[in-house]
Amino acid sequence: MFRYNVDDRQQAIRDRVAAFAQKHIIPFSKELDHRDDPDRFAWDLFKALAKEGFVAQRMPKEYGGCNVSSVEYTTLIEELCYYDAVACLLDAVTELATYPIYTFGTDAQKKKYVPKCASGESIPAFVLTEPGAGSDAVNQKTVAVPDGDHYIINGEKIFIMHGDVADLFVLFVKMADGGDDDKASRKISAIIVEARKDGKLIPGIKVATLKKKMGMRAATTGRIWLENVRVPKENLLGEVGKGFKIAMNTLDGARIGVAAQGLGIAQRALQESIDYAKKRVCFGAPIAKLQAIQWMIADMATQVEAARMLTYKAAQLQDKGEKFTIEASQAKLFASEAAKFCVDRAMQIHGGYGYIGEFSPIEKLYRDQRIMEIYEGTSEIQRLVISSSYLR
Ligand code: COS
Repeated sequence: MFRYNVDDRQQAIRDRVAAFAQKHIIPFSKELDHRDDPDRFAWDLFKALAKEGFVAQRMPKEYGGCNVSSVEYTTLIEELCYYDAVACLLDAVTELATYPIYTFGTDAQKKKYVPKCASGESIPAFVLTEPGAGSDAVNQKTVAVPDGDHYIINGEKIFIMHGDVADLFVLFVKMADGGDDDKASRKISAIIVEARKDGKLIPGIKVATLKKKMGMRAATTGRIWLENVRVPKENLLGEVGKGFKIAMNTLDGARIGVAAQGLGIAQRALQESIDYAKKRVCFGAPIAKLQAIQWMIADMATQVEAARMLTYKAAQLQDKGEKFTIEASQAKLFASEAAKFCVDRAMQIHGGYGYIGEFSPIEKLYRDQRIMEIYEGTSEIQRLVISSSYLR
């Protein structure tokens, strides 16, 4: 089905992803969804994404990246998630975990870490959320205490995308000597942690894969414990006390990515519904002839297009170097809820053939969609960010 492009280069990406999906996504989707513990992470898919150059897309050319625009990258995520939302693992590695390094890192840090992230040799994770610090991200309890040339870090993190398999963490901590400023957010710092050496976790770090995840199961989510972990001070990312701003700035861009994920799912639900409505015969004719179905298709298509406009508007602002915090929140809020609307209508149109996973992808879309209203800032946090700007 035709997708509106705001930039001619988007179509080439859509065509490239379609070819990639035939080979690396469609044949494995069911197996990835039902893969048993332990080894659930989609290693083969990740390696294929890296080999194709998709992991490197947004990263700077001088560090092995392709430096494509946000509009092009957003298209990549939209299309990958049209075929399978498990492809969100790419987004978590690039715009969530590598972005803060190539944006706020020193030249030495960028040179050391970004090329490995671009090639797929390294899997970085964005390690912010804690058992008591989700929406209230300022409430960090993980503490870094300076000790000579090192920091000693203690704490616990949860709901970390790839936290169980990552070898590199962009870790957010409360700095023990956070200065005289009383504001809690100004006590938070970001530190790069080389969590694994030769594949083995460094002393003091323990990880676990979180079980019984509702959707996107092969893009694993981890829990992390840090006990007296020693990290060299040269691994501080940005300045002491600037970690919260780094996290918020990173989430601005990453939220466009979640909007693109929702858009991909919404588009897929629409396409599946159109195909099904044309072939499913009921009362002597395809159900596409029934006005009840036509109206659902019209509402879904309108949601998809509105989500697309908001998503690419935010990406265009990012490309222009303008502030896009509000637009990213609006895109994420609307596209994730549009995905829910479309998947729900698709389920209604498919009936039993939607509810039972062996007949259609609708049951999987239903499970995959739900996290988009939760991660990288819940819908309620997006409404808070949007309204606080309008009411200021
Ligand atoms: N970009 C850069 N800086 C930002 C920013 C942004 N988008 N948003 C806020 N900041 C800065 C503010 O300017 C402020 O700086 P100063 O201390 O210099 O004044 C600082 O960050 C604190 O801002 P604020 O006081 O508004 O922070 P709050 O504690 O009120 O928190 C919310 C704001 C709730 C919006 C934030 O905690 C949030 O986004 N929570 C959700 C976190 C999330 O998405 N978690 C998902 C898991 S991560 S995958």
